[in-house]
Amino acid sequence: MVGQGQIVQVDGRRLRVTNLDKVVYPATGTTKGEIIAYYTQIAPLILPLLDGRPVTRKRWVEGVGTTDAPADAFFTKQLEPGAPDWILRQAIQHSDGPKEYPLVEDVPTLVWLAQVAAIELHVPQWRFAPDGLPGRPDRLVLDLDPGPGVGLDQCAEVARIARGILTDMGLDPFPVTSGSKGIHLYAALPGEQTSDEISAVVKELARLIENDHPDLATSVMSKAVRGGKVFLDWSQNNGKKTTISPYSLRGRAQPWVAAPRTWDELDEPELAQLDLDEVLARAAAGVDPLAALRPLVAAPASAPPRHRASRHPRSAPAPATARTATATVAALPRCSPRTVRPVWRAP
Ligand SMILES: [Mn+2]
Repeated sequence: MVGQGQIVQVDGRRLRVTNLDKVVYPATGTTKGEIIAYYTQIAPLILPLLDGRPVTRKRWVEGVGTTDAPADAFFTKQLEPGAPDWILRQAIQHSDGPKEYPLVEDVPTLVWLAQVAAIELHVPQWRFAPDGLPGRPDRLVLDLDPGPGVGLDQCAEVARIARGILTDMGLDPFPVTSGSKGIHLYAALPGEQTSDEISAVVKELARLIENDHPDLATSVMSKAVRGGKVFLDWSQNNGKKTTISPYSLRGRAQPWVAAPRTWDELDEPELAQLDLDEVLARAAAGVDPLAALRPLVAAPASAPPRHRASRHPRSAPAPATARTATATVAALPRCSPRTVRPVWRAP
């Protein structure tokens, strides 16, 4: 039985799925079959957010384990050797040579990823440009990580502060409860600045919040100073870094999801992470707080053509060489956070 599985037809693709009854989340009894069902049903909401981006997977081949005994997991960049040949792919040049990443643009690819226990899907904030090279970021992310003793309510408080500043910069941020411990904020960008420039902008934003609210937040990565504070991780805007995609499942003890939320929800005292059933129920009810982000994300002015992803990757020059190390806040979208006053938005 094990390893045999069954052949399923998904949107015209034939896939072998195995061990559908295998419990992946012992705490809830959530099975591999339920994970495949989740990704199939959430596809209309997650696919536009993955479109055109290299997807790094975090895989738990023996299940996620428990809070006390989490199972081993590993990140993979290079597309697995046994992947079906119809999975779109694109190479990125790394210091140790090119790596071919999967592009996730259809339901069969999502199902295949779930089949190989790729529970978490991580992406950069840029999409491939028409020339096959990493493009300029079309969104920014600010990761609000709670330090020891900090709850989701304090993350939400800091998120509201960041919202005020970003709004004054002409941006429209959206919160995502990360499915782990914290909150991610996203805002669509016009795609004019480099990843380094956007990183510098978000770093300034983090420092501004830290200066004005030293009791609530820190922009310092050192774990020693995070106690009682929210760590404002601006660094995930680096072109070489990735963040969990909104609507991806997480490999925590509970089957939580990186779940887009409304700002009203962030004000609720009982704010908590959402699991896959809750997220599917919201999707079925038409709740999609990232809907306003999606048109910008799915169809930027410089949208690459469909099927630009070659199955025969060409080698690409190192993306790092295309970026300058001289990013300044002068390159801010619309205006500098140094010039704006934080706006406190009462719940
Ligand atoms: Mn984080």
